[in-house]
Amino acid sequence: MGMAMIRRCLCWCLLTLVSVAHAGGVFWTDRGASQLKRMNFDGTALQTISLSGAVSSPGSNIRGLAVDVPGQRIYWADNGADRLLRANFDGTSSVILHTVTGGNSFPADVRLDLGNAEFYWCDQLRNRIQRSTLGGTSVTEIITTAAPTGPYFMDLDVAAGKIYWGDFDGGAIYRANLDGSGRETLLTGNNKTRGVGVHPAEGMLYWINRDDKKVHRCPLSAFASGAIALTDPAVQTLYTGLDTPHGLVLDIPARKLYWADTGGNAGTGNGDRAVSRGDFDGSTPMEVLATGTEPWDVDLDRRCASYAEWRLRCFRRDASAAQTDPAADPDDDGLPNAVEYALDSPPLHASGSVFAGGFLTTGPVAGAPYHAVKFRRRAGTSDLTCVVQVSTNLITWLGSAAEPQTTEIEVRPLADGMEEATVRTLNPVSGYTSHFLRITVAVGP
Ligand SMILES: [Ca+2]
Ligand SMILES: [Ca+2]
Ligand SMILES: [Ca+2]
Repeated sequence: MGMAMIRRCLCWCLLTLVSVAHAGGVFWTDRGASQLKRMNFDGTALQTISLSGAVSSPGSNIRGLAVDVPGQRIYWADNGADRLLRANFDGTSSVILHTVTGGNSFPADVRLDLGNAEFYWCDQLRNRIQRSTLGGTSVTEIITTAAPTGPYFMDLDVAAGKIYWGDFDGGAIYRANLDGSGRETLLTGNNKTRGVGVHPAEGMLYWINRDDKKVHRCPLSAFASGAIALTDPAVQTLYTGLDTPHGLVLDIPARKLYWADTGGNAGTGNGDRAVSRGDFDGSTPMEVLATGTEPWDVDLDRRCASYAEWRLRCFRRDASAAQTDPAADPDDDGLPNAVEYALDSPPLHASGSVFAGGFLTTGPVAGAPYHAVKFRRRAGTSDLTCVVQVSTNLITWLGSAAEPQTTEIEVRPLADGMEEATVRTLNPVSGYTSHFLRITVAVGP
């Protein structure tokens, strides 16, 4: 049997949809109400998180917020008492991580580097970016004299070792290494820079330009030769006519942007005093998801426990049933929505190769080859079943949940409720002239 004859393919089948289980959603700070909020991806089921533990109120002047999905925790900044805090998703076990002493402090945006177990925040008045452990110890200054009027919002690209941030009352966006070295000015000319968000894989920077009332993006390649101006042709404008947009977060697999608008210019723009979302390319109108008193920052728990929840995350609220049906393929990339759900690929954007690949491995019979495949799949759902089937002729396929033909040899957790599974055949593939694997995706009870 030659390697060339080993093939994998992907197919799916659909069972009846009944489940509407929820796992993830949108977290945001309502500064005006001094409340931490949580809601579904489409803005429904809005609730105020009730805190217990070290504090029963998040603070009198709350700002940036970040969520740790594996740890099930929310981190946030309170400019009232000048401190950084965290609590469980359900509000229990709140902890004061760090209190800035000496006054004249303005802790603003926060970010997490979970891989290195580090917590970042920027302090606008003290004009610095700092980090600590996730427990608030070992506080370190990363960037000093961060911006002419202080740093306000930021984002991390941990894989590339970069931090991005903007100037509170100025128009610049900066980048540096995570240790503060290699500082660059990327862009100038915003009215007031607010939320920034980087998409590492596509090399794109998204940001909010407060009193120009816009959301922009620009390829990172445009900054390769030094700072560019907002008027540079590489800068794209995705949304205009907003009110007073502030915090920004990207949902990269769903290709959506979420932002908080404080309503400081209330009545003069769209989405004032609300959390809204739009598309990476600005191709459809913004959706106002929920209103508050003064929404300041937003973050996402991207997990989905059911197809119904994933549909709320990836499609517009007014999307047609024909478009959102599990069998539909609205982006015409050959992957039905059910498979896009299983793989966490975007259902409205043609997906590239979705396989991590197949290979020959070892098994119980010494010296014999076993056919294996490694792939990403959604975990923790109530309605998704992935079964790897085997065939020697592409006609007869064997393998079901009840009568498996393969076994999982490794499952590795990934971000956003996904996992990487490695599966091999139960029996060696010696003696076959050809051998095929396929992954079936079933959505249903
Ligand atoms: Ca303060
Ligand atoms: Ca598709
Ligand atoms: Ca797709």
